[in-house]
Amino acid sequence: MPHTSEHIRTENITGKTADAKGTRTEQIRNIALAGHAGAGKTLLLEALLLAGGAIQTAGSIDRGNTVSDTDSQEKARAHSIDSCVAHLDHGGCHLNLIDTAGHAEFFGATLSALAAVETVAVVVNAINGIEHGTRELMKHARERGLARLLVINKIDFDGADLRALVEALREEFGSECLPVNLPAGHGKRVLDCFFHSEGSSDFSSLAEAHQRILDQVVEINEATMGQYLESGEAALTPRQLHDAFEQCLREGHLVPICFVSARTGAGIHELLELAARLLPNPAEGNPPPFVGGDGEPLVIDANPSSHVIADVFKIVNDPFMGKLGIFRVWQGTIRRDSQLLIDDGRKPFKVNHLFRVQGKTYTEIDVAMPGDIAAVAKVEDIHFDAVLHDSHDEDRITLAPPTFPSPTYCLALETKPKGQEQKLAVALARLIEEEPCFSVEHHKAPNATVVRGLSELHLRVMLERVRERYGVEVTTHPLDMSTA
Ligand SMILES: Nc1nc2c(ncn2[C@@H]2O[C@H](COP(=O)(O)OP(=O)(O)OP(=O)(O)O)[C@@H](O)[C@H]2O)c(=O)[nH]1
Ligand SMILES: [Mg+2]
Repeated sequence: MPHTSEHIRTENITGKTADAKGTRTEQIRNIALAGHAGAGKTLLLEALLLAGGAIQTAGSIDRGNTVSDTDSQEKARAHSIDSCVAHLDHGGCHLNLIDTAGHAEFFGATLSALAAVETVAVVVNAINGIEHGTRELMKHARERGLARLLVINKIDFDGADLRALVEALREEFGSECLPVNLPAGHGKRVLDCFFHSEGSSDFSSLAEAHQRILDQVVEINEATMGQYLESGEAALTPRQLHDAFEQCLREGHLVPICFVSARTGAGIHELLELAARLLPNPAEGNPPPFVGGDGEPLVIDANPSSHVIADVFKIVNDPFMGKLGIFRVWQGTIRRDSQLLIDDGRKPFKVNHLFRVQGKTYTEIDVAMPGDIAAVAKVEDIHFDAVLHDSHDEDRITLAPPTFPSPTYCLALETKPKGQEQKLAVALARLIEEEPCFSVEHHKAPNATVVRGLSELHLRVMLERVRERYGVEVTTHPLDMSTA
């Protein structure tokens, strides 16, 4: 059962609780695109936004004009560094998508995004197969109890052995990994095999693949299984299929595999259909790990008329917008003009402006419903991991953060020219707000500012930002780790 009451469902269905656009909680899908570097997540986001009509032309990694990779270093390195929130509408649903970085040095932002979604789409490179990032993200998503989807990308490549890759995925991640669609016409098309059973694909018949995934799904629920055995597949309603599918994802009984080419657009429509029809909505999925003031797990409820509970999973210091806190609403409704508290802070702040986020574009909205992702600007006390709420009853609740890797790599810094220490301190403080795996400390003997991160590359990127964004040049010295 979803962790919500019938009460919400009914209220939502009456339409009383929709946002200005009419989107109700059960129409929202929150999906993180994650996986190894270079698997094609950023280009996949472009293809999805294009197919959903959210952009008119797809950007490319080479031209550096994607919605997601907007930072100068992301463009120069042709890799994502920060996570990027975007959205589109498809099939009566509102999809919030979060593109994440695949390089392990940037996992701070990547793992933070997992706290905001029900589903993680782990993107796998059809040519390279299973890589370190594939395993890491499958593990983190499972540990957090999230629905997982394996998206095999780059099926347009001639040399891709997709049949072997499916077998390798099943071997590595379990026999619950099953194709929900299949490539056809040498990767030029993708055919759904969950709702359809006729036709042939590049490997396996649709009938065979259909039978396998349907058997896996219906067996999760005795009533559905009974009905299926007695009256056949045609007797199952779309609602029953959705609920059984969702339960399978929640319980780890199914990891659907789907196929796409972010380059040619093959499989993109099928992926959007899958999201709209079968993936969990915010009132479904496993409950997020909130802890109440008494230290006990707190079950939140995606009810629009409950007290507000939202969690800030991303901070952006934007040169034009100022400091932005991007959050996921878990329960209650946030409106422009709402008064919100931050953690156990006494003084509320007023939501003067509420934004929907499309990469670097922020559009004003009036309402953010339970399950939705939105942003507030210019709230100085807001921070990563902050719980926003509107009643002192929720003063001490927290959402367990993802398990971040420890920042163990250190460098000592000096400003060039000397005397810009204050400017450096401000710049570092801003960057630390955005990046949970980056920290700074001051050593007394010898007197030094020391930064810590996940690798040398990670720190180089951060220090380049110090130079580019805040105009402070630094020289660095490796640090004797025994004294660090
Ligand atoms: N042929 C082909 N190339 C693709 C496809 N998807 C992505 N690419 C290319 O693969 C490279 C990596 O794509 P990205 O989208 O940047 O990969 P990413 O997963 O976002 O990588 P990180 O941001 O480093 O994690 C780029 O050169 C893309 O143009 C695809 O479906 N087919
Ligand atoms: Mg990327």
